[in-house]
Amino acid sequence: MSDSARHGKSKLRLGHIELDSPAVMGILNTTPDSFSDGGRFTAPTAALLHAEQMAAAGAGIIDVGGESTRPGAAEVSEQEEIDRVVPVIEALRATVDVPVSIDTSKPGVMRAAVAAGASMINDVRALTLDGALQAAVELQQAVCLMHMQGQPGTMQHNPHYDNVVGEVTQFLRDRVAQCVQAGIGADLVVIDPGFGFGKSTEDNIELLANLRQLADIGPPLLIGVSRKSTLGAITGREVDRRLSASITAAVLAVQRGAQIVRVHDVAETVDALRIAKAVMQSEYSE
Ligand code: 7PM
Repeated sequence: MSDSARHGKSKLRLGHIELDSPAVMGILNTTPDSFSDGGRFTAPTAALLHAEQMAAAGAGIIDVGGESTRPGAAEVSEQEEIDRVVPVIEALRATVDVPVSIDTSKPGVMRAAVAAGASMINDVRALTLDGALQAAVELQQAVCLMHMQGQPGTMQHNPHYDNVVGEVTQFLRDRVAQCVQAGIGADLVVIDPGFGFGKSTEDNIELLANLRQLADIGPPLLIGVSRKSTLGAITGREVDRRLSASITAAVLAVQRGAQIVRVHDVAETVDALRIAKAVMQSEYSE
């Protein structure tokens, strides 16, 4: 393994955005009432304040979601999703100096979000919906390709793998090749094993344990473990008591080559990753 792969480069460039590595992606929830006026005014709102706090706490990127990608979430129309996220992205771009990622699978939302200033597309369906790959090719922004087995509504019913690490690795390799072949710049692609997306607790732990194999595919690796149910299954903690477990999993992921971690608790994770990074940079090379 190369020195830079083992110790981690300290900068991560994705097209025109440059991030410290490891970087923390802060999760911003945009509920319909984030903008009480439907987005016509730009007065500070809960979402904007939250984003400002995450930026001040050291978030390298802010992930804006219209909630349609959440497992089990109700289907939201493309226009509804656009109406929800575009005002938030515009307000963020005007007030927060941190790149914005759009959590969507819908091509129309990708286009509207990038027009509003988003510089990354985070798609849990890895650009598989009709028109999504074409939209990403046209937009030429960073894209996160995530692995998922099944569909959000039913994926946790009976997930099965013969070899979870091998199958996720193969999927991501193939999908990166297809996306680059279609015209997405190779320097724009980020990959993600999709922790919790059609995976049992054992599958998720096996993926985390062997994350180095995914980091070795080549593109930068993003992972989202924050507050997820696997952490609850192991600790017995409810979702609002999983901070220690989330930080531990984030550190373990970074130690195994993850360059971006998607989290709710930005300040706490940034501190933890500063320690992880200092220790990793001080490790003797062979
Ligand atoms: C319920 C279950 C609500 C799961 C929300 C979630 C990821 C993501 C999500 C991830 C990337 C959450 C998830 N997870 N995007 N979007 N990677 N790239 O915990 O792991 O936020 S939604």
